Amino acid sequence: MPDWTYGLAALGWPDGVAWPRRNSAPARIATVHGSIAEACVVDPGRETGWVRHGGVRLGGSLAVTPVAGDWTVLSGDEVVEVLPRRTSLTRPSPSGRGVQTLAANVDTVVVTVPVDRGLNQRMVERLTVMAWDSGGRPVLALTKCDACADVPEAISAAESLVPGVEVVATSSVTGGGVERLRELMAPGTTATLLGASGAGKTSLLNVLGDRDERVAAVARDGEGRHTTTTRRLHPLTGGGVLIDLPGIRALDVSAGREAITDVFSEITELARRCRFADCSHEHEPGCAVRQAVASGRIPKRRLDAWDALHRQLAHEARKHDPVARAAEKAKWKAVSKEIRRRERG
Ligand SMILES: Nc1nc2c(ncn2[C@@H]2O[C@H](COP(=O)(O)OP(=O)(O)OP(=O)(O)O)[C@@H](O)[C@H]2O)c(=O)[nH]1
Ligand SMILES: [Zn+2]
Repeated sequence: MPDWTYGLAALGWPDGVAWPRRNSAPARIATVHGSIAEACVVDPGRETGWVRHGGVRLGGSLAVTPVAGDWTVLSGDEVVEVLPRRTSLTRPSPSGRGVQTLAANVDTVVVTVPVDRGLNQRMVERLTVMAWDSGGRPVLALTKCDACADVPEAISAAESLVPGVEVVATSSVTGGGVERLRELMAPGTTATLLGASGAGKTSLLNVLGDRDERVAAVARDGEGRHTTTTRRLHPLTGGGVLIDLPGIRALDVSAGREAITDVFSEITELARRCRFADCSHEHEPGCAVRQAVASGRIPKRRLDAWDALHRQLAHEARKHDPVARAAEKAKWKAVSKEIRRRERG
């Protein structure tokens, strides 16, 4: 049986877990273009450093289209199976229907938010909700701390927005916080940087540096020249793997009920003391959350942010759930009927 162990480890496969397909080579997807993909292919030999970067074809009978981070099974240079995902980072599909998976099997989602021009609270909350929703663990990296007047203040503001999430103050100029991020990207870990365009992801990636270039060294074209490929999956010499994602806008975030509960844990906690179990914290009597806002214990914007995410959740549920959509339609039908009735006097 071929020895995949070294290559699997270099690509972030969990230690001590056997590759489930004895005789078929593993490949981890870096990026997909239609029916072909760039992948890190595990080799059983030392000649290629155990891993080679190359193009693979996507078989026609795949149940799911692989995305960056997916573990796949090869037959020759064809992907014949996509292994079940441990985690998936998703957002509402740009087409307006369903969700789009951005990356699979990410353990640590490093939410990157710059603090050089103040902290965008909404961005912090929304991206962290998205990170929790993936099934991975969020870490909040405040970027560009060298250009922030009051870093301790930024850290404590951030901590109050995402209770229970580690906040790391970073700068790609001074290298601050980079060591901690490296620790979080230890062997067997797959991480990604999730943030808006301009948040400083690429700069951070560059100082995290030590990408394992041995993987690229064997990517050659027919004449033996090195080919330049748009790489999205970076094996780090420290042992972890970093998936490079394009920038994301706050609006692109998909909300999950449990993830919102995690990010807004102080509201979740207080809601247990509301008189009604399904309190919307809008108008019900005996609402402990509104009381806390009135007394200044919770900032009003925090409840507004919670509310906005729940509205989005309901909106998405209606879009994807035919029953809810039908109910919504019926409601509007009744409304327009009522309007017509009034118009007729
Ligand atoms: N002062 C300071 N500026 C930074 C730091 N990191 C990045 N920048 C600047 O912020 C800008 C955006 O940085 P990028 O690393 O390109 O941001 P990005 O998130 O990769 O952006 P996209 O590629 O558009 O997704 C650049 O002008 C960087 O020079 C930092 O730590 N300190
Ligand atoms: Zn309430």
